[in-house]
Amino acid sequence: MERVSQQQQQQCVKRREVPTTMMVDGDDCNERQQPMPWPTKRPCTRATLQEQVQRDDDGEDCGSTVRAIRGYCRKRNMPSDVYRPVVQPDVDRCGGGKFRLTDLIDELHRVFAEDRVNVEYVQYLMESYRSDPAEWLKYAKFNKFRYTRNLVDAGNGKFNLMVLCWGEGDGSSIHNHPQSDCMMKILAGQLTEVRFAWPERSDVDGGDVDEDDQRLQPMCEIGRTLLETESVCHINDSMGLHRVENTSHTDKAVSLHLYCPPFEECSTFNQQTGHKTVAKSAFWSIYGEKVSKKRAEEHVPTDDN
Ligand code: CSS
Ligand code: FE2
Repeated sequence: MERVSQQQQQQCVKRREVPTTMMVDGDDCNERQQPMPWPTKRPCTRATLQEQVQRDDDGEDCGSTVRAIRGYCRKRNMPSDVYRPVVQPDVDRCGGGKFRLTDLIDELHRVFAEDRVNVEYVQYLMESYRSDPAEWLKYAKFNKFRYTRNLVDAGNGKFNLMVLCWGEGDGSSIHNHPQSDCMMKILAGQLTEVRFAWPERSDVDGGDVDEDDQRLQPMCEIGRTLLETESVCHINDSMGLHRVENTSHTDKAVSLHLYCPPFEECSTFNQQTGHKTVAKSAFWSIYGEKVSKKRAEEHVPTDDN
């Protein structure tokens, strides 16, 4: 493995800043780092949170999600009543109080209707969903040559929610998420996320050379995480680049990805040189229906260059 210089290490640390908000329109870099003004308080049409919680306290297994959200908000000094209870009062929550994939999608639509979205809350929602294959199997379409991207919900143009299916040994290129936040939850199996710092330009060529002609250096690995089923990870361009891989030779893996805002192409990077190439990202299936062969062939994000 390449030695990492002190300067590179400092650079690696510097790039790991975590913004706390994602911009729904996604193109204002300065705004990304600012604290979030909370969405204005909105009346709850079905029940006040207090009534809701009272009702929860009456039941044995009911309402744990509502209580958890309330606790989550209180701990962070956030107003707890801006968030509608995730579990609707009129569903049969005593049958398990389950937070289904459809509940997650509904809540994401509500949250992304605001101008600004709290990343931690979105991560919390992704963590709150317990993977139930019966709910996502219709989207889990595999290809024997590479991982597939299967659109679940287009989020009114604000976000994309998709199921990615990874065969044994499948992996992505090292890539970025242009102007976008990526939240990834493991639904089945395990995935390894390898994180990299943005490539450094070599000094040897001076400043007056085309980017393509510059000598670049091997990319600096800044983290490696084995993501177990149900775990969630978050990345955006200010946090670095990553490669995601299913290192298992015996098990497939399935993950749920949220991208805000959606993107159709990204850059992929050569690990040895840091050289980048633009790659289009296409869907293998949309809403459970496989897309035409012609469109699917445009899907080129996987092969490491
Ligand atoms: N960003 C990759 C998957 S790893 S997050 C993609 O969209 O294909
Ligand atoms: Fe990614």
